[in-house]
Amino acid sequence: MSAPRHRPVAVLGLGAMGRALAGALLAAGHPTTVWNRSPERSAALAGAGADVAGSAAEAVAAGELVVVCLLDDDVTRRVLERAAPALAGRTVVNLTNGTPAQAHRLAEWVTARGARYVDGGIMAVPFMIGQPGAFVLYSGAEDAFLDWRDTLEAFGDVHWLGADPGRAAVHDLALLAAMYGMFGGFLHATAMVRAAGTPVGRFAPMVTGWLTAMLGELPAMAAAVDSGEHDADGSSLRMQAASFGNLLAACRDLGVDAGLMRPVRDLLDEAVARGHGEEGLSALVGLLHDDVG
Ligand code: FVH
Repeated sequence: MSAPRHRPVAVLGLGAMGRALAGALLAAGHPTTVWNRSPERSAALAGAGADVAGSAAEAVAAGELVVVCLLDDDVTRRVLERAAPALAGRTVVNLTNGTPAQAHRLAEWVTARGARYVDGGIMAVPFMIGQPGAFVLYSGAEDAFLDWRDTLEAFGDVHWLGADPGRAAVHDLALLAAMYGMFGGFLHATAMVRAAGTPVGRFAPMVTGWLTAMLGELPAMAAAVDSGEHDADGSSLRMQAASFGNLLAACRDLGVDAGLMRPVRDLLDEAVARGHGEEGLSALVGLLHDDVG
């Protein structure tokens, strides 16, 4: 039996992420053509066997699959417009961060040029690409996704979210919101202990242990949101609203800006005022999404 043919691919954009993606495609054995606005960024990839295109159109013409990883939607649109005549018959997988509305517009534009469009959200930082723990969300043209699924697995685990091209972006941005919430909390906590004179290195194991324990609560909280049964499980919103004032007062005494924390206090107070004091934290989702009376 002959080995499966490695189909030619192209990568547009060789920033930190684009270089990692191109490297993974080369490592998987694909003939890979790369293009970047600043050509010097392609040097290491050329050394690893990539063909370097002189224009985005030349790269698109060389690849049956075109992976796009540029700064933002505006740049992506301008680069693809310059390559438009070469797009017909290709599959475009756009891994640039963007909104659902941007994904819908680009899907329509790409499809109108005779190509298939899959949108993606990379849940990894560059050094994780191709390593355990990396995963990528995809949505859009399902036939194209299935056609290229094996190739896309070179980046990390794949999660298919359906035919709506905006679905990957919603989930990508939601996961980033969770990440920034965690890092925002960590940064605030770090400022507090530093202001109190504790070396942050000594605090790190404490915060890691505490957040790890709290992460274990998430599946139950998610189930509570789905069922609408917001059991306080010993930690009512009323109790949490009462103690949150201490957190803000301590920040004031320490000279720490509580700007990241005040919105949480406001949400707790609003929940209690609206009669949810005996429920648990999961009830706050209803206030954010405005479906709680
Ligand atoms: N790096 C990360 O941790 C995250 C992980 C999750 C996904 N994001 C998104 O991936 C997109 C690219 O991110 P990146 O890390 O590669 O970003 P940069 O290293 O800043 O590279 C940006 C590339 O975009 C090119 N570019 C910028 N402006 C233009 C332009 N006007 N015309 C053409 N190309 C442009 C830039 O080219 P150059 O500056 O090297 O010439 C890079 O190729 C992004 O959506 C993340 O949110 C990364």
